[in-house]
Amino acid sequence: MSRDFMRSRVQGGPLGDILEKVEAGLRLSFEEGVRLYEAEDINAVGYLANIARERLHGNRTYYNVNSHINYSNICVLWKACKFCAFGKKEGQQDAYAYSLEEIFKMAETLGRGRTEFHMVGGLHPDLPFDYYLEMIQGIKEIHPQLHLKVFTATEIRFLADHIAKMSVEETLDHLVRSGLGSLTGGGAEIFAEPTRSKICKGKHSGEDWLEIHRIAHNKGIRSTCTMLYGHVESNEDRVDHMLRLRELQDETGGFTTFIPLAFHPENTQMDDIPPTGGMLDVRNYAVGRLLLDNIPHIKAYWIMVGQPIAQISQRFGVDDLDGTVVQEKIYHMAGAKTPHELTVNDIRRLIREAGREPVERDTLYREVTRQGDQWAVHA
Ligand code: V47
Repeated sequence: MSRDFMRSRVQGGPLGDILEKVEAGLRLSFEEGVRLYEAEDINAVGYLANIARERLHGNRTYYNVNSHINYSNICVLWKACKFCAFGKKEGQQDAYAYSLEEIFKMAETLGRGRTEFHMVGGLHPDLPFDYYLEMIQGIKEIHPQLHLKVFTATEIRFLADHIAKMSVEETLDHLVRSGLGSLTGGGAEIFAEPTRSKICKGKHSGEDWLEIHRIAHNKGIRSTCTMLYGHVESNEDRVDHMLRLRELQDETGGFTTFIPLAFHPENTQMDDIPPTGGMLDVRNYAVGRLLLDNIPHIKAYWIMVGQPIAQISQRFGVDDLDGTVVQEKIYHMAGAKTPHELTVNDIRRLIREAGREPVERDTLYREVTRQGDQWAVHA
């Protein structure tokens, strides 16, 4: 279908007024966001998102060479977060917490040639604050060039209140001095009540999640942001979530990327809900691209949606595929059948086959050039 044909189809259809706004670079409203979710013509929604995507990034799709380390799955919220198959009670079968020695050994091999470690864990009731400070510091000593994207806002709130017993500001200052590079986007789930309480009653509020990112951004710490979809949330909840992210981004400019996270029900307390389908996955990317006009990147986490959707998503607003990701645990414990790792060649092929140009980036989206394991960034 040619672009001209598609344009005239969208122009003459129920999203014609939104097309005018997107072409003019105007901000979309709550009501328009809900209409994009309700629109029957998914190709029209994709067409609109592609305009915004190509205006920002042309034909480029970014990827990074990273690895995940989940230091522990022991979590005081193991029962409260009904969507999670990863969190375990202390002493329960499969519960684990790596020692610092184990982490350093892992880091030694996994870090070679990579630009980023993405590290999150459960809310462990007993590990002391020094464990986290030494973990970050020790990894930086082994791989000084590596960017450490560590902790969700939920972990920061827990560390501050229960482990370090300091303000969020002081907790972040200590972590940054040890080598923290940025925060991950996890823990956001869905902000709107009563939906949030239905899936994670007892977890900190959406307002608190936003407040922690506000504090981090004001200190110059960048972060990503996420939204968990495909459970019991409504279209209105999704749009509300995105607009609250947009509002904070207007204030701080600290988010690099929005990552919609598809709910995986297996082994969770919500296993009666079917897994998300491709239509909902691509729609979330597209609406995210269209509503979040101030967040530069939209990421498809291929681990979660699989390689076919990761490819097609590049025509629905996505400009970033999460990296080579070694050692993923959160989604595989919830039934993901995707591989644990892709090679750089696999990722570049996924991007090329979608008609896009692959560009390696670091965590802050600076272009990377490399020769084998040696790499450098260009500001
Ligand atoms: O907050 C947990 C989600 C998040 C399940 O920052 C689940 O670049 C689906 O935030 N089905 C943690 N989702 C992972 C995360 C993330 C992932 C990739 C990139 C980035 C980034 C961040 O995973 C949790 C929760 O929303 N989650 N269990 C599940 N069963």
